[in-house]
Amino acid sequence: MSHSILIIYTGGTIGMKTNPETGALAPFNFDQIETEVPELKKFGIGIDTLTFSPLIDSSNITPDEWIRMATVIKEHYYKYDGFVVLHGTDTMSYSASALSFMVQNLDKPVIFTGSQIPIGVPRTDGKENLITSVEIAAAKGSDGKPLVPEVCVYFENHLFRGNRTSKYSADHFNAFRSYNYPPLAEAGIDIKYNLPYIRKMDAFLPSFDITTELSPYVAVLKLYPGISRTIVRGILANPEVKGVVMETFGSGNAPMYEWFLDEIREAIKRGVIILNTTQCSVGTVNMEIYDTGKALKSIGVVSGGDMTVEAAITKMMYLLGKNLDKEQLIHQLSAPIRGEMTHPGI
Ligand code: ASN
Repeated sequence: MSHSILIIYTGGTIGMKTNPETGALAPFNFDQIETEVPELKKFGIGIDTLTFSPLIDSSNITPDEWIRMATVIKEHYYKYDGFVVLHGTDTMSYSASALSFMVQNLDKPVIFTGSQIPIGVPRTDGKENLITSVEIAAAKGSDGKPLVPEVCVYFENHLFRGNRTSKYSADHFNAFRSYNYPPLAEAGIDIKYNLPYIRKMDAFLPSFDITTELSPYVAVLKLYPGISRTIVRGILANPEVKGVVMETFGSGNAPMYEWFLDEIREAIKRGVIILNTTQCSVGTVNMEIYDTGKALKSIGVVSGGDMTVEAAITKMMYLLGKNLDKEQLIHQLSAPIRGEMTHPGI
């Protein structure tokens, strides 16, 4: 049976070239990518492309583009075996996380990839990233089912669960890390799939669908020694804010000054949801280890476990967009719903 893949080209360095007037990198169209990567034609896989207009540097990505990506996947879902999303690296982890929440009952691969050097430049990392992503998106097991029915990021020989990734290097080809979850596959001479860590599909999966309601009323409060009450209040008391991802220290700790806890208490009383994520890349929030964590838990701060900040922000946008009651919202925030955390948050 022949395979078919849809490449959704949103922009990013992979398809950029130097603008002769400004000397800066700007996007060019997909035909040129295909000319640069003739190997794609050798696969024997039917490849169609859909190009966003305008093409975007991923620093300009907004939830509107996530909605477009999800809608394109929905519109073409039954026509293709898998999807490759060409995307800038800067915010790729946010987009992959957002998409992982927005799609329900996914049983096909959605592989995000891009590059650090444009595809037309001799030392590009984009060719390998693109070619292997297409191969993974088309890969099926002996039962004929897709090997990786997940939203993933493929970059520099590693396939990761998308909502576990962060961009960690502005320079290296090896630009992404999944600190708290093993790679789903590693590409060497062969592509070795790490099957125990890949999501298993339910035998009777309801039909695929997407959610396009995302709340924009999410803020991030990053703690640091010396943060002032006015700064904390500026974020927590903003009447628009419905949810706050609070980046705490170590295993989910925050200062115990009375004014700080008062501000948090006040915000929670007004109905603001505060989700605790750690500033550490590796490890998890556990608000039961230190007094500085227990104090937060006792006033109603929700644990984000070992979620990345990218996953926490996009999960909060997704769940706040669903208008759940408070109990449901807190329950879903602190429990894994798309494999984005290892255990329910403590
Ligand atoms: N600025 C680019 C982007 O994120 C960076 C890249 O793709 N390497 O669109």
